[in-house]
Order: sequence, then C-alpha cells, then structure tokens
Amino acid sequence: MMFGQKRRGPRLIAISTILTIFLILYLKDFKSLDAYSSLITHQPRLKCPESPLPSSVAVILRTGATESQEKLAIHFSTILSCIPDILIYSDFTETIFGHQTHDILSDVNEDIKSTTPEFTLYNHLRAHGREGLSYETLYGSGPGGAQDNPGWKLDKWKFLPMVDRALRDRPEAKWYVFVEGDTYLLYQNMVAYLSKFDADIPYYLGKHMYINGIFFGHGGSGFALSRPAVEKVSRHWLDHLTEYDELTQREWAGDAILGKAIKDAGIDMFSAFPHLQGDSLTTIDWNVSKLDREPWCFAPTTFHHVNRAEFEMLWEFEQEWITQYEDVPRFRDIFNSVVLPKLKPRVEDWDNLSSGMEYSEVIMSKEGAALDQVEQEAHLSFDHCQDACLSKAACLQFSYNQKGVCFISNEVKLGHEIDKSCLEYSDAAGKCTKHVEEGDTVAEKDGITSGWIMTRVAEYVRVLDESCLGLNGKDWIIET
Ligand SMILES: *[C@@H]1O[C@H](CO)[C@@H](O)[C@H](O)[C@H]1NC(C)=O
Ligand SMILES: CC(=O)N[C@H]1CO[C@H](CO)[C@@H](O)[C@@H]1O
Repeated sequence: MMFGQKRRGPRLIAISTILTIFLILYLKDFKSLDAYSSLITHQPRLKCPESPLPSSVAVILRTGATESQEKLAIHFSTILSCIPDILIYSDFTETIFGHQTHDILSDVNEDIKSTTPEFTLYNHLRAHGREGLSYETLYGSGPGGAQDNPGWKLDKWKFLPMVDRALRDRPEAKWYVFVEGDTYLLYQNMVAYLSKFDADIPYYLGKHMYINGIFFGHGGSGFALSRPAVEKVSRHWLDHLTEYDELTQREWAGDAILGKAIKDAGIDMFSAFPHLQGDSLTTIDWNVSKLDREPWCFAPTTFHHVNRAEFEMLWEFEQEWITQYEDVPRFRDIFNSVVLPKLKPRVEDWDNLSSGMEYSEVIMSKEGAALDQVEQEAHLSFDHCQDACLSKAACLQFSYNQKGVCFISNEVKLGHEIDKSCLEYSDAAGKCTKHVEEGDTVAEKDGITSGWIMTRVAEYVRVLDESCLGLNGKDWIIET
C-alpha cells in the first residue's frame, strides 16, 4: 500500500497539471461556460446590464393563488433575476420563491365580496388558506378552459386596485409596467423603450384591443403607465368607486375595465404594437401586420402566452445577447438566433401552426375539381404536401399529419414540438385538457411533421432585413 501511494504521487501531479491546463483553456472561453451554466441551472446571471432608468421603473406582476406557484417559478429563475424592482400582486398574501405577494383585493367593498360569486374563491382562500384549494377551485370544471377558471373570473377585480396600490407602494417611480404570469418581459428592451418618452406626460402604452366599444391595452401583452397617468386614473377611480364596481360586475375583462377608467380619466391609449406583443415566440407570424406595422425591425418588449420552454429560449437568448451587444435586440435578431436554426426542410413531431390552405381526402372529394394536380395529391404524403407548397410561389411552410391532412402557409411561424404544447399557459388555465377523439391512436395524434422551404425563408429574411433600411433608424414607435 505504502509503495503504491508513493508511486502514485508523481502521476497525480501530472494528471492534475493536465487537468489545470485543460480547465484554464476552458475557462478562457468564459462566455460559453457561462451560457452553459445558465442553461443548466438558471442561476441569476452575473451580468444584468445597467439601465438608463434603473430604479424608476416598477414592474408589477399580477397573479393569483391558483396559478402563482406553478407559473412563477420560471419567472424567478429567469427574467426576475435581472429586474431590480418587482411587485407581485395577487388575491392572497403569501411568500413564493422568497418573495412576498400582496392581496390587493383586501380593500374591495365587503358587500361586493360577500355577494358576488366571483369572490367565492377569494373568501375560500381567506377562510382556509392555500390548503383549502381543491382541483375544482383551482381549475374550474369541465374542459372549457380559462373562462371557467375561478381564479381567472376573480382576476378582473384586481386591475383598478392594482394601479392605485402600485402608486402607493412606489410613489417615486416614473413608470409602472404591468405584466401577467405568462408574459415574458424583455426588461432591457422595455426600459429602452420607456426612456424614449417624456415620463412627465400621462402615458398609457398598450397593445391595442377592442371589446364592447372600449379601446384598451391588452393585459397579457403587458402595458405601461407613466406616473402622471397612474395618479390621474387612481384619483378618478377613487372619486367614482361605485360606478366602476358596477362596471366590473357587468364586464368580464379586467384590462378593458381599466382601459375604460383610464380613458374616462382623460388619457388615450398609445398603441405600442409591435413592441408589446400578444403572441408568443412560437405562435407569432414573424411578418404579422397590424396598424400597418410589421415587427421585424422593431424591439419586442413583451411576448404573451409564453410557456416554460419559451421562457428558457428567450432568456438564454437575452443573456447571450447582452454579453455581445450594447444595443437591444430586435425581432429580427430573435428570429435569426432562436427561430431560424430550428427551421428545417423536415421536422418530425412538430406542429408548425400552418393555417393557410388545407388539403385532405374529404376536401378532395368535395372540391377536388377546382384544384390542380399537385394540390389534389397534397394529402397523400409529406413529400406531396411539400410539392403543393413548392407549387405556390408565396408558400413558406407546410405541415402534414398522418391522418392525411396537409396544410400549407405563406407565414413563417415556429410552432412547437407536439407533446410540449401542453406546457402552454400551464394546466392552471385549464387549457391543457387533451381532446383525443374516439378511435385516435397516439401515433395519429402525434404524427405531425412540419417543413419549411428554406430557400424561400432565406429570401424572406433578406427582404425583411432590407425593409429595415427604409426606416432610416426610426425603429421605435414613439408617435402615432
Ligand atoms: C410582410 O408583410 C407586408 C405587409 O403585409 C407585406 O407587404 C410584405 O410583402 C411581407 N414581406 C414578406 C417578406 O413576406
Ligand atoms: C398537418 C397538421 O396537423 N398541421 C397543423 C398545422 O397547424 C394548424 C393550425 O394550428 C393545425 O390546425 C394543423 O393541424
């Protein structure tokens, strides 16, 4: 034994020297090591860039007891680690991931709380705490999804108290940014965007939406109010409490109720599309046109309906980006770094969300005569489907499922791996119920294959990149 140990001495030194040299060489490539560790552990990064408005932007994340534990984990391991000031407003006071949530419904009129059905969940929480939540109270009944979810129904009552409470909690902030549990906030981009506006003017920046004659900023896409706006709407609300309580009883969408109050307080919404996004990384049409604006050249400040996998993709992208560039990333940068590498001529078990022309046996039997030869055969196989796409000059992507349905599309959308779709919006929203029809086999359900015409995608990127030159650097929407 003694002999053996002595003999091993020099060998150990040699090995550890080699290891040290190896480690030094590896550590030299600090960036890749760093990217690697964030990928594995989601440790708060070493580098959260300095922002031009650091402590003056309050971020308010609105949640509820039925979703907070499940939905916020990914926030804490990604974006929240670089956001200096975060307030979590909920229907329940508790500590999640070491962070205090505030019950912002506590000041709602007690009569309303005891007589309005939407408050059943809230009263239940107050009486029994989180332990009292059953599956039924968490997710609602039936496969109907979000609208049936008691947490979601209660949510509309939070919007007006939330704005007032934010002002009291952060009276010195210049901006208040409101987001939800499935909103991905690109914080640096948001701060860069807000810094283009005069914060002494009342501003309501939102992703335009229209319900029942109310024009407002969609909640899930996130919206921002400057302090003068928050002060105005808060005062207006407190002066007309009963009126807004009645409105809230009648309406179903809290963001619309708040939007009306802001409008009533004399502030028009500023349409911040495409900076504020209603779509997620995987569902966005990368050349979607709204208000005559397409996203490509602009900087996203939010994405909506973002699932865990997308949070990770975007966070990894952002972290990589800040080590390389001073300027904030645009949609095109995200497309090129995150989306483009995933597009291929053929991707198995991938739903590309193609939603243009549809070809199937059934359609063929009804309308086959009106179609040309290539289209008539599109439903026969993946290759036939691809040929159908190739035969249309504008077609960029297609998908084929094993039941013999071919979709082709003129839009580019990433889509998602089939079995990951269930992560979207989380189980809490009740959207994850799988509707497997009678007689479906797993193979049929999962058998979607997608493809992109890569030469056309390259041309698409080239044309869109060129369009950015035409903006002459005006790539922030700061006037309408
Ligand atoms: C992007 O959308 C705009 C507006 O619909 C359209 O004019 C343009 O041709 C599209 N660009 C590409 C490359 O598809
Ligand atoms: C072949 C196939 O199933 N394609 C899918 C592409 O995306 C659309 C829109 O979501 C689906 O309806 C199709 O089923």
